[in-house]
Amino acid sequence: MAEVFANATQILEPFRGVKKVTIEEYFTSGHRTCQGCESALVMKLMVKAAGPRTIVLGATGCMYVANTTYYTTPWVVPWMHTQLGSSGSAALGTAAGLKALMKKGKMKSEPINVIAFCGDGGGADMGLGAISATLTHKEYNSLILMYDNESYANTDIQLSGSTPYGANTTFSPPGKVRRLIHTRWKKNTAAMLAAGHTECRYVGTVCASYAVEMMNKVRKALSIGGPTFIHSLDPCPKGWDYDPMLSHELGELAVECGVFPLYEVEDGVVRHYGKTKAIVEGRPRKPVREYLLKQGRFAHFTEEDLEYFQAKVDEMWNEWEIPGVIPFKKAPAGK
Ligand SMILES: Cc1ncc(C[n+]2csc(CCOP(=O)(O)OP(=O)(O)O)c2C)c(N)n1
Ligand code: SF4
Repeated sequence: MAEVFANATQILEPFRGVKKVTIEEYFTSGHRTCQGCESALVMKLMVKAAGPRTIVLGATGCMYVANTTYYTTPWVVPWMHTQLGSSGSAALGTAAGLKALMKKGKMKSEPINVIAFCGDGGGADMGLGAISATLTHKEYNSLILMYDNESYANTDIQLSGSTPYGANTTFSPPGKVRRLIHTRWKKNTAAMLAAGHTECRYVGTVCASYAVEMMNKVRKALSIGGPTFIHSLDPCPKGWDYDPMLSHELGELAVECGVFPLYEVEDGVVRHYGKTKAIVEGRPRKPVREYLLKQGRFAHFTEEDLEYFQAKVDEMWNEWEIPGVIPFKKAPAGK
């Protein structure tokens, strides 16, 4: 019987600045995503960070459909499609399968990165149970990356559990009788997964507007050992309704307004990073209106709506146990 590594992973040192980033591409030309699609950039950066000894598994969604038109694909590494809610099962099954093949001596024993991606529909909604199960199997190394374009974009922008309050989607068009159809607040997916899986060694949030930081979080997740989860916020010109040239700016604004905090939970320790860290340390947040009013999906917002949105974001920063991460408050003494 061949000897198998326990939880050994590849050694993936962080890139020390943009000039140190490798030039090889493993997600290249041949895809048909919209102009300015940040999720396509996330795929490119994710697999660039992972390197060639990587298997990528993709749940149904834009990043499957637009990237695998008949006889074309941008994927240079081995890639497999899995069902909309199955990123967790695919990650776990592949990691376990590789380990078994190596144990039986049917494959050379070496650490191979296993990454499964899903959209927010496939991750925050449908596939949440399978992702949760995977995060409890600490003997298998894998990364699940949820690219969050805040809708079921592939099937024409339906509401997901990750769609922000009040947004115009094909399921929530503003009307004369009811101006706001969607009045639920967005799920806190990464924090929920981190808080509920105490043995999962790494959960992080990223934004491709900060490309090197994003790739380094992917490298950390892949090299720490065990199942890991990353949540990326991806501006989507089609669903969010803005000029494609604004994608990066919107990603930055989401962070600078405090709407999408950047943090990582490593072995139970929370660290804010990047511009979010500066906010935690006292830098003022930009008003959310700067972010919202650049997007057509919020064009129907009144001053009252903007104030409500701002108040909810303020609450997350001023009152939550960990700003932007854990929505608990300490009970008052004696109660
Ligand atoms: C079980 C199931 N229900 C519905 C569909 C149809 N469908 C294909 S892609 C998609 C949207 C996926 O949304 P998301 O996971 O957010 O990814 P995105 O399209 O935004 O990239 C849906 C509903 C499906 N493929 N499988
Ligand atoms: S709809 Fe959005 S996520 Fe889908 S390909 Fe277009 S920009 Fe990308």
